[in-house]
Amino acid sequence: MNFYKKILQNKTDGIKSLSVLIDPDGIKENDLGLIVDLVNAHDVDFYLVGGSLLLDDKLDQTIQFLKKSSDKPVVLFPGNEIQLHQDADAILFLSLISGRNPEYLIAKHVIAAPRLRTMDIEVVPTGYMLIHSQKPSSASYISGTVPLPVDKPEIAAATALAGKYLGQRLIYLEGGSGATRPVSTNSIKAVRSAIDIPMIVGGGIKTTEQMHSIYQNGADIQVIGTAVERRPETLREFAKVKTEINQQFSQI
Ligand code: 1GP
Repeated sequence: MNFYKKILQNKTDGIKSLSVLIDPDGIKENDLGLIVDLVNAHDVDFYLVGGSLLLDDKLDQTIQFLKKSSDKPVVLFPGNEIQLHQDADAILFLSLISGRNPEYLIAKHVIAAPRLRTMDIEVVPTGYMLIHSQKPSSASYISGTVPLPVDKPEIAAATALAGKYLGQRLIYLEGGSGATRPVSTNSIKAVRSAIDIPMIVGGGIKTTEQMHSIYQNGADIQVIGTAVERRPETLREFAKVKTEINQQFSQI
């Protein structure tokens, strides 16, 4: 089954998913091996690979390592049009719908599209929404866009709905990598009630309590990067939350 079909199937069946974000720049080689072992041994669904700005040219090396060491899908989460790789299984083709910068709404996509066509990877149209956190995020700075206000869930809901009407297959609510705290409950709930397509939430998730709350408020998929990068072994606890939530659901 392809990547998006699986996500859709999970959503229909009420099954929650978990992804680990691998930023090729942010991860030490030994830690990457450890994280992959943990992902292989626990209930993690797929890898996201990418970053707002990759300085070390380690995308190829990272993807090769993941493909060699793990059966879990490797999905590109590109910060720009050069973060493409033909060995990935899929790409989140991100349109930054919270922003008003045409470069990140369509222009980089025009440059990437012909190259993507030559690669045998699944393209998943994704509405990407930055939500204001306490500090400015790299994604907001690099994209030159203003994130959505944290206390205006109705704007987040309208943006997600517009994304859905424009044909996006996923909506990604992003608090920013390393955010002080995750996207607010109000924004998650408002977006959940506005759209029926799968919703990803990421940015600043550090505790199992936060994970519980984010799933319960309607996220289908959570993405954790920094917390796992800093302490890989926390992945065990995060994966356990997802397993428990799915078990509770299957018993209802
Ligand atoms: C960033 O949503 C991801 O794009 C993950 O964020 O690094 O804060 O977990 P963290």
